[in-house]
Amino acid sequence: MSTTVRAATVRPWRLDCHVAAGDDGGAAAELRRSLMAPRPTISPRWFYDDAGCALFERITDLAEYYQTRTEQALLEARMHHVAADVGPTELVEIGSGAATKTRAILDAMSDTGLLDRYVPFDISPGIIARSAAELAAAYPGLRVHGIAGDFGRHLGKIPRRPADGTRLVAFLGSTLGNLDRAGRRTMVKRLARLLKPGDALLMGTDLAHDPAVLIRAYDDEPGVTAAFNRNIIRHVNRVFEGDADPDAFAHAPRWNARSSRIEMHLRALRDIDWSLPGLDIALRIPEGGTIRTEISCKFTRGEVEDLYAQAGLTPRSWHEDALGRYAVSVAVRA
Ligand code: AVJ
Repeated sequence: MSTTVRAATVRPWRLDCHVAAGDDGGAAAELRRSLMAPRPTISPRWFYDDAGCALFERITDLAEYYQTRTEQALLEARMHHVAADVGPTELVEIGSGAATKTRAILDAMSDTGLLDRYVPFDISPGIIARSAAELAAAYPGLRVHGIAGDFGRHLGKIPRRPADGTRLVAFLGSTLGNLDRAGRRTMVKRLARLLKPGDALLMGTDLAHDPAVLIRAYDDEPGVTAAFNRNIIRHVNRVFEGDADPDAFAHAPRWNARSSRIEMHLRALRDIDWSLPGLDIALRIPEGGTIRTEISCKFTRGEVEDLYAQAGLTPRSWHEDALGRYAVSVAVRA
């Protein structure tokens, strides 16, 4: 299903919406399966209801959570170099969100004189509409064509690239780290499919470094990440008429060295009976039992470049901060 909303005559932007109420793309069925597994998990997609989005925004302002501000600083420092190197005429941004980072990219593209179109892709149509209107106003002449969709299902809905232009696809925020090994490979291959020779992929990835610093980024002093983690219970309760007390769970992040990833868990502080009529299940989580809510993989340069190579892309440039905590990198379709 697709609905096109065309803004009257004032602003040159449009939005194609592929997310419809009542079509969750199998997310409920997947949640049911993952909660009934011997080691129960909840997909991180359930973090992001309105309250969860607001809590994530607060996380990005925490002293401990260096990721967002480091990525922003790298984009501001290096995008001019990247834009001059790649010469993109359009930006396709996967998971564009509030489009805060977008301006650093569009500014650099605009300075080359080539900027023509911005294609934000996000699960939230509301967020796209807001940023599309804002950016169309801020960059006169910029065409904005938003796509509201799920990156697991709807990347094929992205409009055809201009025949005589160059496309830059951006996948930032280290969202890649939330996928398991197979998922990461599939995702980079899907992104690569959006590119023709000469086009480029821009990714932001959190790097493997001091575990103590990494743990602190997910276990902040004010407890914002703990609230974010517990909010997943509240969200699932609301959608599936559940009755679990979020405060019966402790926030339990840990560093898994073998898989080079932070894992967020919720640990039952007592025996918990969780009935979820909307999923037609009732769970018992014994005291000390855990539910894993997120993996957040931390990469080496070699791993990121292997992912590019497996997708048929050639690493082009690598930009990391002075502390070696975070990288923004570019790969091209040769
Ligand atoms: C934006 C999904 C990459 O994994 O660091 C922040 C989400 N979770 N604190 C991450 C998150 C806990 C974040 N991602």
